[in-house]
Amino acid sequence: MRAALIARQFDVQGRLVTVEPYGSGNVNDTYLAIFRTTFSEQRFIVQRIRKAVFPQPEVIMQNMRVLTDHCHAKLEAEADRSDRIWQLPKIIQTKAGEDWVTDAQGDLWRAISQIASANAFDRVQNPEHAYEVGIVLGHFHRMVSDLPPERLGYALPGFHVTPGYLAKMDAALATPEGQERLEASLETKRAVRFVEARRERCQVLQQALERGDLTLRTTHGDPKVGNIMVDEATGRGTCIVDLDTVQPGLVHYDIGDATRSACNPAGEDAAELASVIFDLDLFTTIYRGYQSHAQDFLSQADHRHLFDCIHLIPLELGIRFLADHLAGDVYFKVRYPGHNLRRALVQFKLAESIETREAAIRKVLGER
Ligand code: GN1
Ligand code: MG
Repeated sequence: MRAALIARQFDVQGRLVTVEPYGSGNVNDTYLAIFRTTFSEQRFIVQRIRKAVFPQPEVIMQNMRVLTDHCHAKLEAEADRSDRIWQLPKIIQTKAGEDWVTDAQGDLWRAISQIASANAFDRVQNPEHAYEVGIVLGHFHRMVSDLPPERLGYALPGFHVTPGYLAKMDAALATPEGQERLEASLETKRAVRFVEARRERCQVLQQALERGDLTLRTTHGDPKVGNIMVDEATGRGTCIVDLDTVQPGLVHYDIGDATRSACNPAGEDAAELASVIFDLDLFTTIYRGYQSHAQDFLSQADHRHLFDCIHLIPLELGIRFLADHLAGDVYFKVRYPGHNLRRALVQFKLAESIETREAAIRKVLGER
């Protein structure tokens, strides 16, 4: 197996026991490798980066190097004053001292440390869990608030630039195959109409950035609940993983992504659309957790756009899933035909729920 051959190239002691598929990522191929010596064992993550999604995978690794050097130094310096043991994955180098391996097909593989004795959940478990998600994201944003975004490259150009995803949807609809998929079900037509009615609103963050109201910073890009590790023993958040999308962006992308994920107890793959809601209690706690770390660096203009991002990011993710469904499932991995359409409907339901609760959400945000 290719993953086993690759795993042996990293600088790890012992002999390979297994390499098994791992996790529930929608993009890359992830494996857990186990190596054993006579007296110990090491587990680590091996991943192949999908070229169809990341045109320049080396940029991910260059960013990860800059980010982890910055954060590990900071975490160690602050460790004695901290209320918990914060962790962040580390790049495991190859035996030749490189940060990644390129295989014969030209694919980039990398190895990173596994955060032990901690779990991540695909769905929010309870308000305490949502609170921890807020804490971990706030802590991450504070930790990178002095890492100039210019030091990072764009691993994923156009990531979270919502108008770009609308253009992708339009392009898919302009093809005969896209039209065929549109005509195939009433649900698809309804989904496209849902987006059409909100086309203008899709510009909101991009326009604020272009006006200079909002500024680029170092962002995580994908802080969904499944990427937040919670300590097995204490239940407290201790680590954010999946650093592939760390790049210059708006903190709003992260806030909207964390809230769309942690305030929807039914999850991204909800079995019943009717069960998808934006839960205000969960939102209140996640926001409290976030603020406890992030109060210092959010400007007034940032605050003014918080509701916008809470609404926009689920809408945007729905558009991304829908555009991929119309294009024939080329970006996100799917587990069954129509999976991307289904995922889109869940996010649209969530965006609708946010629209209904706008006044209450703004109240939690401290707006009048
Ligand atoms: C993808 O592969 P994964 O699960 O880390 C996607 C995110 C979406 C997420 C939805 C590079 O993340 O943007 O929010 O699916 N990552 C990329 O689950 O597009
Ligand atoms: Mg990701």
